[in-house]
Amino acid sequence: MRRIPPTTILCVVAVLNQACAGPVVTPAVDASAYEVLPALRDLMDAVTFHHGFDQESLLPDMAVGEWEPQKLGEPKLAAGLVGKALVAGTGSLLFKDTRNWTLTTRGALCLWVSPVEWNQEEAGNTNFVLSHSSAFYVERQGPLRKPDGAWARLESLLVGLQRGPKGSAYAGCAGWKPGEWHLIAVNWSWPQLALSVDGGAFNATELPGKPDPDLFGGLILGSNGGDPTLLDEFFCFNRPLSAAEVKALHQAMRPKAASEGE
Ligand SMILES: [Ca+2]
Repeated sequence: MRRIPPTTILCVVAVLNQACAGPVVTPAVDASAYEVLPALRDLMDAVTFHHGFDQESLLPDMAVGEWEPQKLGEPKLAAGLVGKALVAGTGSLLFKDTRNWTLTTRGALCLWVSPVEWNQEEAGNTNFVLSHSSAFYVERQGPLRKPDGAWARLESLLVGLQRGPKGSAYAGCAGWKPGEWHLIAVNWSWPQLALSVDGGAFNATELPGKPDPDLFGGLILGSNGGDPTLLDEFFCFNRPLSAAEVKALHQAMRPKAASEGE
């Protein structure tokens, strides 16, 4: 097992954040906040993978399995929720080692998402998270109109399986604006799959059966195509998250208005 102690991660993130400080990168949340975020600290024993996208090397902050990524396309970084973020649409990162997430059994993932340029009349899909086989996906489905102007495809967040026992859970995202940060959390305990947005209740769906463990493969973050979208603070957990945990995560990590204080 190759696992970086959480305390090391906190120090590395803090140091990197200081090193990255400057006119280009303006973190919305100071990375040192992790040291005092009980909502995150209490979950660290369940984390199997964490990528904060703050290093030019594109290495993850923590990985139970092998952590060397394979680049697909030319994945770019930009100012994110904390330090830097991966720009989905420019390229993706493949982590082939299946031990980095417990997708074959039960677990959870979460990530923060911010639109860059979302065409809200006609757009394709932007994958945020994908299994190497493409069977499992977390994506923004772009909208599409019919010739008569009616919607043929509604803009929404989708998580699901497009192979094996197919099915999906979804949430609306048509009102999301550039610069906003939203928390997406996904639980799986097959055949159940559930999606939570911004710390809200999980929208659960039951698939027609349990997927074959060989269906998934490794982990892909980002995409080489689709409307550009910032992804930051991606975590995988070895168990589903409770509604209270995801609510606490959102509350602790969301950007605060200056008037709110800490
Ligand atoms: Ca980051």
